[in-house]
Amino acid sequence: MTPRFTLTRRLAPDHAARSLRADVSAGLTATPKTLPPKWFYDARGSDLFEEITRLPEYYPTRTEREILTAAAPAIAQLTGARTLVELGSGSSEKTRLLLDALGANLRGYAPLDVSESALREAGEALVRDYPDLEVAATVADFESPIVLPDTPGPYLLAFLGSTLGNLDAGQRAAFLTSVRTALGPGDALLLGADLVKDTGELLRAYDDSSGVTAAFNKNVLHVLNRELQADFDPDAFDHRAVWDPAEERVEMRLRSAHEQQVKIAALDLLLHFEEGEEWRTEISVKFRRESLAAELAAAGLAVRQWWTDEHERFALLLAEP
Ligand code: AVJ
Repeated sequence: MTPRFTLTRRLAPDHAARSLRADVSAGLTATPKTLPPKWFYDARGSDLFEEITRLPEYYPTRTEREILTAAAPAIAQLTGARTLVELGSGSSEKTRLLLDALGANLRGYAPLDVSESALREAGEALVRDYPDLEVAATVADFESPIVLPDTPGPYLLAFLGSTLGNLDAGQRAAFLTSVRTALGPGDALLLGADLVKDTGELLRAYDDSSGVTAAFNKNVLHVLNRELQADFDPDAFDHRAVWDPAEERVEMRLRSAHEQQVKIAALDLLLHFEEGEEWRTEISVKFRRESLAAELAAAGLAVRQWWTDEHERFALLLAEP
């Protein structure tokens, strides 16, 4: 009997450590300082993000779930997918909505995530609950080339949660091209995208009244202190959420409360921060239907269906090669 849960590591065991060093060396010596958002997500950061998704101000997760609940039968009918591939699956929380809708047709589920523990937990629960499903998990980041599993097509490749918004325009073009390259005729992309809306509503989602997002943002300081023997004082930085109207994106930043030096011992690096200097820790791009369709088209993907909620806060779309 072939095992129904397999896990493949496409990243070397020291990949995370090396890429953190590279990102910090490049990003924190640049002007302005930046760091990619993937470093938020250690165990505590992942818990804080889960907490964010339940905040009253953070509408994206519950809105996407509401759209997906209504659209799942149509997605199953339009795609006839036999294998669901999910990029950045995390806890695979929304996955069951899709698995249930795809039903008897479904043969394989292929989650891909940087977190091996999240993949194991979610994968083992799924093989228990779906006795005919083969789960082939891959530890990788969604910037590495997309490899489809051995289970039969058509493939439905899901990239939910508006994680696409963490990428700038160049990174999105590269990512969408790699999606297009992986998909064949009859396959489809299911994409979740947060939409441009009232600035106040957007900023409240990234600067909530209970301070969870602030703790999430500052968690990266704890990650750097632990992983690179740095001496960041989390009380010496303030959380900021800023709307950039030209780029149509929310930026999360950490603002140095006063002039200070920070030592990053593992890199033999001494950083200098001016009073009020802001360091960008995340971009969260918000989309419009026309321009997102144009970005997809530039990568060779045509929008087949577009769903949204009644307030048009968030969109779910199906695109095809
Ligand atoms: C997981 C990238 C979609 O940008 O809304 C939540 C992460 N950052 N609050 C987002 C996040 C601050 C989230 N994504």
